[in-house]
Amino acid sequence: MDIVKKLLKGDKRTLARAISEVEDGNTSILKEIYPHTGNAYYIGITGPPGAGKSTIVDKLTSKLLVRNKTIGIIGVDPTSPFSGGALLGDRIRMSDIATKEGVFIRSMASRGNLGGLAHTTKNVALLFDAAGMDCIFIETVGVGQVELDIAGVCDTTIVVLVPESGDSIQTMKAGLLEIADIIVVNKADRDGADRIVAELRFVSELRGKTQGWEYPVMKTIAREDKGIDELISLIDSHKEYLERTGNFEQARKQRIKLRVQELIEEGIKSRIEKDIIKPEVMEKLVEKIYTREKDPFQSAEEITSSLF
Ligand SMILES: Nc1nc2c(ncn2[C@@H]2O[C@H](COP(=O)(O)OP(=O)(O)OP(=O)(O)O)[C@@H](O)[C@H]2O)c(=O)[nH]1
Ligand SMILES: [Mg+2]
Repeated sequence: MDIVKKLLKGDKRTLARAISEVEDGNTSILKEIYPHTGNAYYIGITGPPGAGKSTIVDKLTSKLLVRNKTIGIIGVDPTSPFSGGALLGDRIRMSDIATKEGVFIRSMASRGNLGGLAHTTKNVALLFDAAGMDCIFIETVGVGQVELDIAGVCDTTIVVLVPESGDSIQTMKAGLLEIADIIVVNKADRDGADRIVAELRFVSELRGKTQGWEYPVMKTIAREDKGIDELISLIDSHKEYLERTGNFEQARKQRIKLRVQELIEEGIKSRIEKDIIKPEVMEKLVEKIYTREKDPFQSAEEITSSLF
């Protein structure tokens, strides 16, 4: 049986193989599987290091397994040079769920991701989707450009903070609040949880007046499995909200548009580098610009207009 058929059946070894290929830049399989994607629900989990993101994913997964859901988990770590399954325990510290039938976990890092980490993550998520995962969690340590890019492909983004995050809400976490659909203050067993929850709710109410969805702010003690059921209900509510308002379809279409644009830009860029401006031609041009025989503005304009 060929790789695509096996993948669509959810064969884990085939999935692992397909992921490696995609990470190595061989993306041809994506075209074949694409018609079979779009069924998974994408959930982003982001927040500062050590906030309890993996613990939350772990607990959510256990509960979703009881509901007979299949779960894909991608841990993205832009700061780590390692990738692949080898350092699984690295940032996704999971309990025994990794060994469960309906669960597939993959760590992603900067190494070997020629097309960029966010890009590869999106492609790997498509493979999960095609393999029939009902739900795909993407955990990122945020917030940087990679996290923002990845949040862009998620249907629901959960931002995990801790009581200590309170001091820096105004500045450092501003980017995180922008992308949040649900805010979780984890480690609520520690002091200061109520204060930060109150502050975040205040910000949410302000934002809710201009946008349709007022992101809920809730407390969890993930390590003790407290608040996880409520979090699942909130994810369900957000999903219902998206569907009821037509935002689900609209957001996914917007995502497709961005993706196509991104791919076109990449394609053009690599064509330019490879075929259109040969290195020797570029070298000569640079020489002429250096000696002020030509200027960069006119030169670029001439090349661009010769293309179209
Ligand atoms: N006190 C307390 N500790 C917790 C809670 N939830 C998780 N932890 C602990 O916090 C530590 C970090 O948890 P992780 O789930 O690995 O956090 P993370 O956000 O995934 O960490 P990185 O992926 O490294 O950024 C672990 O030692 C957890 O046991 C909680 O509710 N209360
Ligand atoms: Mg983690």
